Amino acid sequence: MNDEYFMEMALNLAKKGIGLTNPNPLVGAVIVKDGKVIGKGYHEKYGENHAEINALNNAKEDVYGATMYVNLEPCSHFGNVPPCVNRIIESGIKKVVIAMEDPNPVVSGKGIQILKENGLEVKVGVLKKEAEKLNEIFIKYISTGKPFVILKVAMSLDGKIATYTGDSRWITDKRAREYVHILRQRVSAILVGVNTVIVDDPMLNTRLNNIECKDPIRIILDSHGRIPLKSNVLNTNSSNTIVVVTNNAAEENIKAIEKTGGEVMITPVKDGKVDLQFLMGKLGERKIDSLLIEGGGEINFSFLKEKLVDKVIFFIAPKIIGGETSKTPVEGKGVEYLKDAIDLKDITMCKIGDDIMVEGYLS
Ligand code: AOF
Ligand code: ZN
Repeated sequence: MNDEYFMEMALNLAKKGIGLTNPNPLVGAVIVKDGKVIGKGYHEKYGENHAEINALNNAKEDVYGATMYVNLEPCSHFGNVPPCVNRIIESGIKKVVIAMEDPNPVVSGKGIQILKENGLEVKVGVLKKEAEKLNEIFIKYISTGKPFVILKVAMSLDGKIATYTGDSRWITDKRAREYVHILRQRVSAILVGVNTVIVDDPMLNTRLNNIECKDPIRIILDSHGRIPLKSNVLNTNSSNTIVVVTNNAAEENIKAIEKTGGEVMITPVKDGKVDLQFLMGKLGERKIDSLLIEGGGEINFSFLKEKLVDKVIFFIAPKIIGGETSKTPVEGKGVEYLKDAIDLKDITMCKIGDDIMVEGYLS
């Protein structure tokens, strides 16, 4: 068995923590002795043991002389828990194979350095790309203090998100819609505009069979505080709801929203609307490391225009809707020339049921 084999095992263990560790990373660790796995662990929940400690605690044999595979550099700082490097050194592990350095400025390289200074052999970079992809949210958040923003769209083959009458349920098939709930499980918050609340009255929670679900915080962009007080997002308490208004919103609207139990966040006005840059800073301060935008065309364009989107996920249904007034996924004014179009990189594509999913990143 080679290093990649055991690192893949560590990455798969790390994935078990999806949705439960935010804003901390997804980490898995595997301990191998004489070619045999003797301990496994992963970071199960925010604030609890790191993966390395769980793997050491779960080891079925003496780990003296063994190799640890872990997808993130072991930590060297005192945070919610003591430094993992101390426990690794004390345990007698002789080699640590790491997929990627920790982008957290309080660790970045220090964990590796301490291991080496204590005579351990360290190998860095095994399945680095896969590890970076798994922790794309953590990398962005820990290095900028702002959430990783995913823009999700479900559209027809001819680029419509509704018919000319506004009928939009459902464009994509059941399987693609289930995948959206996996995305909701992954992120800390989900964002829509008040018009979506008025028209669709969604719950914006996570509904998945078979797994423990975590509902993202619901964020509603509502410059003037027009949200209907009877809407589902204000009356189902699966998770908190933050209604984001501008400082132009009427005081009585703010009070009425607060009375329902919803939280109101006030931002400065930019172009007559919520100042999105300001909002991202505030969400980061509240440890919201990731945001899924399920808004309409106006909101999608605003986020793209402000260069706040990190990743897009487009579900394309094999349907043709037509109609010059039928809504499209990105509206607003658009760009003037093709040279100004938003280019995506690292594109991947797959089929989910009969729908196509395209993922890409913004530079
Ligand atoms: C984790 N889980 O398995 C590893 C982490 O807030 P703390 O004390 O739990 O520390 C979080 C930091 O520890 C995190 O930002 C990352 O730098 C490092 N490694 N964190 O939550 C883990 N290995
Ligand atoms: Zn640690």
